[in-house]
Amino acid sequence: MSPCPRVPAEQLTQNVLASHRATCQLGAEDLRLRRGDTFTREEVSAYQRQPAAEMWQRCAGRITEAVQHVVEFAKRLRGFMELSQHDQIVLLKAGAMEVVLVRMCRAFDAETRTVFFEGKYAGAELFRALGCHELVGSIFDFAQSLSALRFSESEVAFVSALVLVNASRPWLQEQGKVARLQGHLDIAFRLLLRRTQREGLLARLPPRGRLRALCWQHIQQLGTFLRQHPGVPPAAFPPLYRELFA
Ligand code: CLR
Repeated sequence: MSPCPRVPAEQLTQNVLASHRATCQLGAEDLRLRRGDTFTREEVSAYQRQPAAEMWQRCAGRITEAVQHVVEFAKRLRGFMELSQHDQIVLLKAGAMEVVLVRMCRAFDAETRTVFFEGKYAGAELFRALGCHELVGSIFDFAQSLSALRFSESEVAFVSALVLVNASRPWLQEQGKVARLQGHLDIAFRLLLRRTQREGLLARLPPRGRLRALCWQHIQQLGTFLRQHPGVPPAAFPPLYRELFA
């Protein structure tokens, strides 16, 4: 048996997976075991009876925590910290929420159409107080479509890394440098897919525009909410959330 040399692509694969594992917030096995642990009808209606402002703040808080973990993921990705600080910020501003939505499929139970939220699995109706039924439905549909791909943890890790390290984001200063890093990630991802006989996955990934549209709708909905509730100061939201979305 010949020894297997550690080619750089393989090291990058290890790094992407380790970065994901260290920052994914919720363990995959844990999430699987807790499927079926759904909110009771009383708990659901308590969420539904909350004032819109309170539910928005709650969700903003959870999303902010998730974004902070994505920032940590980015920092651990080999090559990311070598980009200019300006470009790091551009990539995170554009991609952090998209990565949260990719990561959502790990916390999503397609059989019951529920997502892990504040300790239990919740259906879309739990978020009714937000007043953005359509957006929540689209987010659930997106999670459903990713679940159908049956991602492994390595695949979620690479899809996340490639959502983040995207040389076609506007306003990049050193586009070539980002493109090089993106190229390395792309090659390592393809090697992994070949090794695991999952090449078919690439053609089945949702188009990029789908994620972009969801994030844009989120920002629109936040704007609508703030206009309709002039009594709620934007300062009621976490600073990082405001910075990214308001
Ligand atoms: C995604 C995976 C992360 C952990 C995480 C944190 C917050 C969750 C998010 C996941 C999934 C989507 C989520 C969100 C909080 C609110 C949001 C449940 C599980 C729902 C869909 C409501 C969207 C509301 C906006 C329109 C404000 O590792």
